[in-house]
Amino acid sequence: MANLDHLITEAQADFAACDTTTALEDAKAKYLGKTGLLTDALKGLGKLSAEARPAAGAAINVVKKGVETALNARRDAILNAAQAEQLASESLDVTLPARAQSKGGLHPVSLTLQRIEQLFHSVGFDVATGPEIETDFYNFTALNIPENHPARAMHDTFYVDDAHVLRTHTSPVQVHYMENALKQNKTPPLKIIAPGRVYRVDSDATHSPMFHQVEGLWVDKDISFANLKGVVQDFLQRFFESDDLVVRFRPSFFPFTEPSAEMDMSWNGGWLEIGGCGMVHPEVFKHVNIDSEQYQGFAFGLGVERLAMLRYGVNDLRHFFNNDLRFLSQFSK
Ligand code: 2U9
Repeated sequence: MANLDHLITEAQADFAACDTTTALEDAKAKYLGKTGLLTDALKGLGKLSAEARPAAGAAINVVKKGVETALNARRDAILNAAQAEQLASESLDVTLPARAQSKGGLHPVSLTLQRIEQLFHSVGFDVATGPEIETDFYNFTALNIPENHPARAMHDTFYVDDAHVLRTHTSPVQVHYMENALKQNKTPPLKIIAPGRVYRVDSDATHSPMFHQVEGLWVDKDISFANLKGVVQDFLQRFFESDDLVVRFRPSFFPFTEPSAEMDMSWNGGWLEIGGCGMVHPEVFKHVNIDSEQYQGFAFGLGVERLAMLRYGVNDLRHFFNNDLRFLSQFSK
């Protein structure tokens, strides 16, 4: 049988001339394909004598291995070259600075609520919360708001259905609180603030359909208007960091308090209305089974956005709800 050793060098030369794996596979066929030179040689073994066959077969296999080695080496070389070229064309500049991550912060109304809660907590008030969808009973009836009162009308209150409203004040929270206290045999003193979102059909530069209130309630045996004035004035002095801030009352009317008053605070040489207050109406105590002969209490309400506007010098309520980062980012530290 003819010596086939030269095929290795020939194959190496053929393979070296190939630049792509497709071309390489075509070149391979000449040696290792179905009718390739080495395949034919192997087929020819059958014609040899049984003695000559093993040595001839071994010789062909050595050549076949050599060709396969040359093929694999060239394939690796082609693939490596292609990868190197791709890497070079897709190179990333990892030194390019990333987009800066801006730090989030609390909304000015949240910051104000936190400050209010902290100040009242420091003088012994617990913070109570409740649902924003209320029944007619908790939002109106229990608070002595009569059937025909304008606050109950659709043009002032958002109705969820016939029996449920979006709460128009946080007062229902105090009603729930007093009811639950009694159920747990907890007797006054009851001393809480109720901060949270409330809803009214109202929208202009000074009114938003959703806003925040904080209401206070202190029930005990001998709580008076004098305690109310002390608590509110102390709170406002600390909130606005002004020791000479004073509070005055003007007689007013609310269904849930009697007597009732509007509260003003001194501000830049004049007076500024800041909320309402009064002694809890005996009818309200009756609804939660507190004996108004034995106990009395004061309640007050403050608008949180108003407190925030005054503290931060914001001139339009709507800034709080527009979600403009140029405004909001001024409040994050
Ligand atoms: C119970 C009994 C009485 C809470 C009160 C006011 C007066 C008041 C306003 C302030 C500014 C609402 O946000 S505002 O527009 N609030 O004038 N609120 S007395 O009286 C209560 C609360 C709960 C059980």
